[in-house]
Amino acid sequence: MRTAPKPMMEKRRMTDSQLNLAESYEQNGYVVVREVLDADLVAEGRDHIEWLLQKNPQLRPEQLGHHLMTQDAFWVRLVSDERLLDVAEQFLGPDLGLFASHYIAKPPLTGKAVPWHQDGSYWPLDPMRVITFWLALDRSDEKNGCMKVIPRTQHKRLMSKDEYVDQGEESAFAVAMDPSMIDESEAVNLILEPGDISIHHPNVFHGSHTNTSPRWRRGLTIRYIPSSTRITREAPHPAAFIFRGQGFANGNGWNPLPAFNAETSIPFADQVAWDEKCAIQNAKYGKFLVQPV
Ligand SMILES: O=C(O)CCC(=O)C(=O)O
Repeated sequence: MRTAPKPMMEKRRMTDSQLNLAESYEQNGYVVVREVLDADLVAEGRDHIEWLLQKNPQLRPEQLGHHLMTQDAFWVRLVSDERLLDVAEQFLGPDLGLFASHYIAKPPLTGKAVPWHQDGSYWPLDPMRVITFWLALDRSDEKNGCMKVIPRTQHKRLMSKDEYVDQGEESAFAVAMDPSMIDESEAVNLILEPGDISIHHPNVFHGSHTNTSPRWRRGLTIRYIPSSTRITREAPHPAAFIFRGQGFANGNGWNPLPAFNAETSIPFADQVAWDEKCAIQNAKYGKFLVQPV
């Protein structure tokens, strides 16, 4: 049995509004932050999903996972946007990396449900210091299958994946919590507009229903870790990137930031600035990268 991870707040030097964010997260296990990214970048995110689906016709739109991202300049540019990292730093401190990212895009009328689960049950992290940002690329509400959380369940024990049960065809995940464990009357709908994010704890109970509406529900999950957290499976992990602060020689083998390449990324607005950033960051973290530079 694993115990709940310690609170992850860095409370030093916080402004009042940052403190509210941190306190709300600590109390409830989740928090919503409005208008983090601008409409143009969010529109590029939606185009990215379309491009990924054309390149990977064997995948459903709920299945665009981090195994696709290692060389994808736009994807890495999006998840390392400084506005997102500024928020992540308030929760995890200054040494920031990425462990995973996954588009969960639910098509109109046929989008699958995400069964109730605790994220940490699936993850090879030591210690379990990690937070998830869920970035809305469309309006996300009850009709198109928005995410739901059960507040304060971050204090519950982290279940092992072995305790999970098989889920049906309508489900985006093969195994998850037994639905009889959940009292849906306690669930809160996370209603988001494009560019908003919700943030949740790895122990909090959450999931979402099918999309029964004529609208898409596209979202991007982004899992940030402090760079001291070890990823204990799949070395090098396809979505291990370091973005800020100190590197650690803890065996993670971070991937270099990928410069733009038309074979492996959609074109995007700030490609030139991105390529410059890649060169600077890859030189800075050289000795910690998968192929040290
Ligand atoms: O996209 C969803 O509906 C659920 C997302 C989720 O389960 C997660 O971010 O861990």
